[in-house]
Amino acid sequence: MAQASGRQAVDESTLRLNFESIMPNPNLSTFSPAELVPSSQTERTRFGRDVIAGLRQEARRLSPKYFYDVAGSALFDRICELPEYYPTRTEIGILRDNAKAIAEVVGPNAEVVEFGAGSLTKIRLLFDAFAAGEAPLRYMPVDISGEHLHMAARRLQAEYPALQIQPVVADYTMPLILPKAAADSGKRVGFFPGSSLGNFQPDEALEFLRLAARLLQGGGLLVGVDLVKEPAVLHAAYNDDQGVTAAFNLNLLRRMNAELAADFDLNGFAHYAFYQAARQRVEMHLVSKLRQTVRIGEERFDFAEGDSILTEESHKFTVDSFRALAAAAGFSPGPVWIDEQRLFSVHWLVVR
Ligand code: AVI
Repeated sequence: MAQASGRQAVDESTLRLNFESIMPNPNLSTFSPAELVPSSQTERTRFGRDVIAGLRQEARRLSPKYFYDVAGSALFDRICELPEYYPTRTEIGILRDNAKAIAEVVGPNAEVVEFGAGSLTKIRLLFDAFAAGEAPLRYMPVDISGEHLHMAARRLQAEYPALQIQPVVADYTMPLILPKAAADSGKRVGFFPGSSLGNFQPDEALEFLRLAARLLQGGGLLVGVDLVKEPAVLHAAYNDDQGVTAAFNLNLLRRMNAELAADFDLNGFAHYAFYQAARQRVEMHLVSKLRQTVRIGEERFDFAEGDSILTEESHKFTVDSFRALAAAAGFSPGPVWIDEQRLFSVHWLVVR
């Protein structure tokens, strides 16, 4: 996502937050997430700063990470259920069909770190695949949305009482500090499903994988990656008939109006998504339908008819191109599991 320049400079407040967030939390039910959630004012300031910087660029762009406010997350959940949006159900099928083989490479008593954990649904498929006595010992879901994460962690804890769950409220694209592995634990294993890696720009994807490799020393990473395919299939996935993806894209304007005192006219912009074959990526844009001026606080932005804001890149990979990227980041690519239609892939990468 479009925050590469900030990634190297470790944000002190984030680090402090990460450290507090990983403190052992044996009793999730009496735990108050409010202590760990960054103040919404801080988030808003960062959001505002990024938006202004993105809209000042010659080629205007916004980071896709800002799609996911409460309304945006609900719209994304609806996208995952759409007939045209194949990635979610295909990845779930791959995880289900290959759960035993995946459990084997992960090994017994693992410590699992999930990046951008969200609702913690896919991880259940993994946990259920282990033989008695071999299930992961500790689970550290990392997500920026603290309240949502803690609620999901509580639900998971009720289903898996023996599992030690330590939610980490943090931006997983920044360097993380995790607690030392317990003496009796197996490998430290990362889990990064959903092809979220595809939403990074290529240099950011490499940087994220490098950070992950450092964090997962002696272990590995299980990562879901969307595959290059027929453009018509990709086009349909990002231009659904019900207009849910369009609403998801336009919600970013509504969010800026609500949080940044902006005055975007939602009817003045159109959702536009297309597959750019040469770059193997889907691009989502918001295109101005007319000449207009938008105010964000004190700032003014002029749009000519047809001017666009790039809101998301969703990169697609071949098995080989992804394995080459992983190798460049310090992993030895291991087995890869793919559905019959070759829509989606799940890779096991071993830290070198
Ligand atoms: C979260 N991410 C992997 C989705 C994707 O397909 O790139 C986000 C999305 N954008 C539009 N539809 C779904």
